[in-house]
Amino acid sequence: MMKWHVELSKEISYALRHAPWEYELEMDEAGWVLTEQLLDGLRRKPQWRTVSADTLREVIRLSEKKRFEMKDGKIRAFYGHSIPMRISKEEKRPPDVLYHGTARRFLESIRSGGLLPRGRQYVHLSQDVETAECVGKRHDGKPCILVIDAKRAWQDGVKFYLGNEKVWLADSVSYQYIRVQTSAQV
Ligand code: HQG
Repeated sequence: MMKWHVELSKEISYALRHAPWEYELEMDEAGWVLTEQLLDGLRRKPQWRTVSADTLREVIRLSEKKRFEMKDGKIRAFYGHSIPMRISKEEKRPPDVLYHGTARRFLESIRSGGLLPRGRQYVHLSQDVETAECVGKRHDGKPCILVIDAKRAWQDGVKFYLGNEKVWLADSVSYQYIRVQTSAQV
């Protein structure tokens, strides 16, 4: 992946998750926009003047994380949204255990308030510990891993939604379903 791939991926994330209006995108409730509309918006910037649908496909193919989906002339972000309009996600039974990587400095607040979406529409949970570690490292060099008893939460009526196959979403997760993995295991 070249530097400009990363930059384009970040700009697409920004457009589809945080600021569709800056690119004049009409987004539907599931987060889809017309690929041509996104391309038109991007092409207004000199560095993306020659971007095409194939370029977007290339960025998606080369990216380690599955952030975007393209289908039937449309594109959307799988997760991460912060826009005021709520993006509806598919409700699904989660795996029995999910993980969340976070910073040590957030622990106390998470202990008292549970996991909250903060700047985004949903709490983001990881399918495996490795993914959670990567997510946590964005906030703290020595992140802590929270283990979520998703089975019990789901049985108690907590809703979970599918992001991509590694990222699960929830509205919030109360602390009764959370255990902090000891640092020896991290
Ligand atoms: C924390 C990236 C204090 C939470 C990643 C997290 C992910 C609380 C931070 C995706 C709290 C929010 C999302 C509470 C939660 N008190 N802190 N009660 N509840 N927090 O970036 O989950 O590369 O919005 O633990 O890989 O880190 O962009 O969420 O540390 O999949 O594709 O508040 O974004 O993907 O931080 O990351 P974020 P996240 P991309």
